[in-house]
Amino acid sequence: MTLVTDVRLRRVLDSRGNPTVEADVETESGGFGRAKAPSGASTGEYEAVELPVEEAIAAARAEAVPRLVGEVYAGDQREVDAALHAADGTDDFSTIGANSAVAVSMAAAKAGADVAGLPLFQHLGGTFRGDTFPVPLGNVVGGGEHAADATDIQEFLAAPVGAPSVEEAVFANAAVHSAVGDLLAERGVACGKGDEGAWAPSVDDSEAFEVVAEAVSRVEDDVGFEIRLGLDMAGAELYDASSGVYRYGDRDRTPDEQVEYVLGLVEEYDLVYVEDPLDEEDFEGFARLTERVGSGRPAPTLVCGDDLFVTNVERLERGIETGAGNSILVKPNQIGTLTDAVDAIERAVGAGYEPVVSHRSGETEDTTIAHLAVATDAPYIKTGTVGGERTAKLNELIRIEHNT
Ligand code: 2PG
Ligand code: MG
Repeated sequence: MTLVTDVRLRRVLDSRGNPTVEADVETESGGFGRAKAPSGASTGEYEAVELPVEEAIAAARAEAVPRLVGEVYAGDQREVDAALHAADGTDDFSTIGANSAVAVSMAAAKAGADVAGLPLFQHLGGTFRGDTFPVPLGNVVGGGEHAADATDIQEFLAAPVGAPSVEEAVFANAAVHSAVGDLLAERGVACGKGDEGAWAPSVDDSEAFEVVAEAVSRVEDDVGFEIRLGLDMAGAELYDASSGVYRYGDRDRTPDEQVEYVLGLVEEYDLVYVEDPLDEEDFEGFARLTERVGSGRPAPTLVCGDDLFVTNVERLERGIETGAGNSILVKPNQIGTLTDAVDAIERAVGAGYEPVVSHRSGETEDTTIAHLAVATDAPYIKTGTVGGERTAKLNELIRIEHNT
């Protein structure tokens, strides 16, 4: 292990054209790592704090860099991340910004891997991990906070669960995306794409289901393996706390009606995955839903908490106690460091929850999450379908698969 000798931070572009934080970490023996922070649009209330980029960079330079340079070893991720926490001094990274913290944390991990001469997934996961590959969840139609005037449900996801390899799975998702585009054109629905590259048609959710189901079945016939459907409902964005109802374009649903609605969708479309079906405060509703669709090993349907858990072990503990969900979405920038993200994954796996490593709607060409998913043997990764910042991760998964 070698000492960190330099940490540099700068402002770079993300996929939405917004500024984000990039960090470089250098070590005594010439190790180098570079990483960039992603950024959410449908962010959970309890996420670590993303500061305005200039502010986050200035604060990290003042508070964190002196605690890292000449003080910590790049290969010791826990030490690096503990130094970031100590520099910040809060429990939500509101001093240096979770955007600065996560960029430095991931850059240090890459520098550590560079020094060890290992691919990042192996540096993070060790010798006994990294022999199973995640199924990529591909966002093919989307709306909500990711596109104006599109579906109420935020993400319609293709899940090529029967694919014999990551490579086949990645291309199957791209084929579903393309088939959806064709089907929308056949219906005369002109549309653009949302923040994650999914089609953003101005149709209601039931028409989107029809189109996606048809596209999936066409591609299934073609590739000859099973492709299931999943959703990110982003329930917290649909929920109107002041009136206590979920607001859809055509109607409102009470929390009880929302549970029944989701149950109906799971049944009708044989959903393998439902993320954030309910509001981020509703542990009890999550528990009821999980009991009805997600019990058993392996769980027939993953009920995944994103805004519910925000990659936070304390919130996950609450979920484990109450039986809320059977899966956790893992986004390193929601919690600020790789150590915290891996701790959440380990606690989840220990409690029988499936971890799903995820991108954000605002992304960069950074590929850390591809390595994190492989390193932790996560069964799924959610990282889009098309678009350079999404294909950066997907192509990295293919490379990792080819080289192992
Ligand atoms: C989500 C993510 C990623 P955002 O809700 O799961 O798809 O979106 O980054 O906007 O929170
Ligand atoms: Mg989500």
